[in-house]
Amino acid sequence: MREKESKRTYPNRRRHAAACLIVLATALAALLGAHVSWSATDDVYAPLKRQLAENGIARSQVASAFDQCGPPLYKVIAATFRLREGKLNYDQFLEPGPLAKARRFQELHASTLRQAERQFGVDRSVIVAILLIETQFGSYTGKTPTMGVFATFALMDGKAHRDIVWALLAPKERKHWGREAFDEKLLKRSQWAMGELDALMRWSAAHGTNPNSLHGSVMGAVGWPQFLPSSMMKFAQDGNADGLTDLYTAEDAIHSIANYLRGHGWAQAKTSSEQEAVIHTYNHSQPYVRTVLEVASRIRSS
Ligand SMILES: [Ca+2]
Repeated sequence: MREKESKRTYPNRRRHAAACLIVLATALAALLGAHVSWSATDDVYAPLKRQLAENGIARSQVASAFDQCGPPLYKVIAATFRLREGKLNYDQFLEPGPLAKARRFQELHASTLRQAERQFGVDRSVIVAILLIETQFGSYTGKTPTMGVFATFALMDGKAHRDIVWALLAPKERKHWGREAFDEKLLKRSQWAMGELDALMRWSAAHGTNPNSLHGSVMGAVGWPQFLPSSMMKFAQDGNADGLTDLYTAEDAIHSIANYLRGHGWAQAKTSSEQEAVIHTYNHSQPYVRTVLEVASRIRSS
């Protein structure tokens, strides 16, 4: 295929050469941008550090967190423009294998689920369905450095950083988004990430953990329930009362999801459309919501 393309003749060689130059220039600009940002002498994170210190986070904590953060994850940010939530195959969770796994988990953790159900008033099968779909009970929690994700998204209020990500997109992705919509999305995400970075710092300070030790999804979600740091701050629970709130354990994940759903109005949600609205706060996708309720109903009746 490649060889065939190289033999293709171009009716307008000059235009082709000009296009090549533009592509080269863009790639070079991206490389230079990356070089400037990654240089050890240039503190790319300085604006974020300033903002977090202004928010009241201890300067020493901020400094040590960013010292270990590594260079910005531009490629990860570019990859998020390839996500197509609507195309995720949610039907896979309704296959016999995953449903059997969910039933086994429900049996194995029956007492924790019963306790969470009593304490938070949330149906145990809904909690199990969410854990199945989010990470298959901790099997796929993600390997992307959480601190790096939020730090890089937070930088995206700077055009030079957006230019680097833009240059990493494939031509058809650029065409699909358009520069204006791309900029708008990253500006919103920058603001959102700044809030999550703030929550991550506070969470780490409160729990005596290193923010750089957390790994998760490309959107910064962590643990079995795929919580964002802001949700961890509000809803994470020490379900097994061992003194640690660890979202990579079944007991803490179960209680945390139950607390999240209660916090978003599960107790008042009587009709199925009201329940759908609560689950929608967990993941803003209708196919996701429908699948959670379908899995829940199938493992409930078993
Ligand atoms: Ca615990």
